Amino acid sequence: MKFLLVLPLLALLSFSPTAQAQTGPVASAKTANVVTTQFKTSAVCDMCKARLEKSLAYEKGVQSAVLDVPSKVLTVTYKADKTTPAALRTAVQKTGYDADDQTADARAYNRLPDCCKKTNAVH
Ligand SMILES: [Cu+2]
Repeated sequence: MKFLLVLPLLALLSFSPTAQAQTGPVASAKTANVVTTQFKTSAVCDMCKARLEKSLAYEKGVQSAVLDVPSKVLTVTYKADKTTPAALRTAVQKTGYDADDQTADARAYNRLPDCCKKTNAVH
């Protein structure tokens, strides 16, 4: 009778280390896919920073997007199997900013407030 009670317990104990071993390799495979890239943008102020970072955060595969205003450099961390640098550059353009040698989408750029136009110096 006691043996019957112990048996399911043993099964449970021997199962749990297996479950943990399975989550390990899966987690590291995901992080191996994460890469970082940088784009030179035409952003000029903190409003641009907030706008670009929010816009990129909604892009598929993006884990983080940080704009350094003084250098205008946008640093994007993303999953390489979900998106590409070209798609991310397009997202920057559609937000109204240049991305490297690609010019901003005209309609999005025209919607930006005057203080965010690229004719302004960084402020
Ligand atoms: Cu701005």
